[in-house]
Amino acid sequence: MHAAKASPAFPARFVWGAAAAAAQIEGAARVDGKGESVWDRYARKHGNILHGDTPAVACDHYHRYAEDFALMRRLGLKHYRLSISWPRIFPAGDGAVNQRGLDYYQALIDSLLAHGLTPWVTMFHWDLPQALEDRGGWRSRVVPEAFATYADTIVRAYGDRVKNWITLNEIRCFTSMAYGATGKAPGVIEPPAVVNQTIHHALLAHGHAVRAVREHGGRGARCGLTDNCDVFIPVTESAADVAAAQACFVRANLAILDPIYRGGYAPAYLRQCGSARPRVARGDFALISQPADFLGLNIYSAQFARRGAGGRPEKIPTPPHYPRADSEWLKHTPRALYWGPRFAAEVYGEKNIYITENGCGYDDDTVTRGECHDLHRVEFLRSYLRELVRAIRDGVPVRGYFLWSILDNFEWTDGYARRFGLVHVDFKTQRRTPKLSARWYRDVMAANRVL
Ligand code: GBH
Repeated sequence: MHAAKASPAFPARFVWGAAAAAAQIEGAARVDGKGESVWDRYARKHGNILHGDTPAVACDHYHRYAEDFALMRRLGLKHYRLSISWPRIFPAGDGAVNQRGLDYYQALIDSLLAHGLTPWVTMFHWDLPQALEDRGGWRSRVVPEAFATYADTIVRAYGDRVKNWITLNEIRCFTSMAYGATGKAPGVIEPPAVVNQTIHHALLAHGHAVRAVREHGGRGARCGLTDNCDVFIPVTESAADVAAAQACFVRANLAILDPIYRGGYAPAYLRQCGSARPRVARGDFALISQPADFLGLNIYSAQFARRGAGGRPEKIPTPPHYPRADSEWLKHTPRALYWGPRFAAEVYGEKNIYITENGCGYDDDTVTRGECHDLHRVEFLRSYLRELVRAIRDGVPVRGYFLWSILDNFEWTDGYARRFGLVHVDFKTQRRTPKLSARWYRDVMAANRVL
């Protein structure tokens, strides 16, 4: 018998990290002058969140960040993706800045750096100030304008110590899924023209974020969007199926990636919009398409595609019994981490891709005698990372990977039932217990290869 061959190494200086977001871990929803967010409001409405859970307390990370950073350090982490809560900085969205909110993140960032962690800061991870929603929300240009001031404010305040900025997290989750469906705050159904306008306004906010980093970020500042692009896996890796999957990728991601990389809406997108085209003002695309420094991709799952009858690209519906994590949408599709970044690089020429989220959520991660044996998570992540290293070895420019999530947390409409963490959180006692996967990930990061 031969010794098991070591999995290929990731590149030197590959960025390994873990991620979380303010609204999902901080709690302290009304502390130190924080304004209400659309998720605070949405969670109050009966039936929106499983078991009536709310983000009011979450992991109480607001008060426990120093312990959490110490734990991250013990787990071998060096990079941490967090988000800043807009309603802590501007409780009403714009107007008066809340000094206590600004000071809070000053202290948090200092602590993070003191624990040897490099911050990757997302400016907006869905927690829009409710006061802005009351003035039209993402339907209105008021929001990207207010966002511009918010972005200027935080980049000025923290830019001396924060060098990696993520502009927005997953545009479709706070636009089409929030104004064209009910599953994300504010959860209202508007006509298609309004929904398409929310996307346009989000793109403008991204443009303002890039501008703010260029103007105030100082030396070495870098920024990029995090997109949850739709990924398609070719059923076979033959040229025909690969071309079909790429065609599906292009079509599904036009609305967001074309304006950013090509400075305009693709004709195919405008045809999809029909009479519900977004209104565009002069100068919008110049702002939106300013070159960023990287593209962040949140990739959990994918659909399959092949060359169908007559040579046309054909999506294959994923069958109901297809293996998955406990989240319905989270199918076990490791090749998503191969084909997602590969198509983004091939289609848009992006030279620096970061996987800003990947992970899996389960309901049954329990602690017994101090241990949580989440072997299912280890196998899941292992299979995905092997596809990621395959992509890198085939020349796909992926520079880093952030695991979602460091802690079990407020999983939006799934509340606290769905656990994505490397670290188990007992939400009654706030006790943290690293799962088996956390030790495994520590070893992977240290070895720079899948173990
Ligand atoms: C990420 O979204 C988020 O950035 C993060 O905050 C979140 O905790 C994490 O994933 C885990 O969910 O229920 O059929 O309507 C991932 C992309 C897009 C996946 C919306 C779930 C809802 C599908 N998400 N999608 S459905």
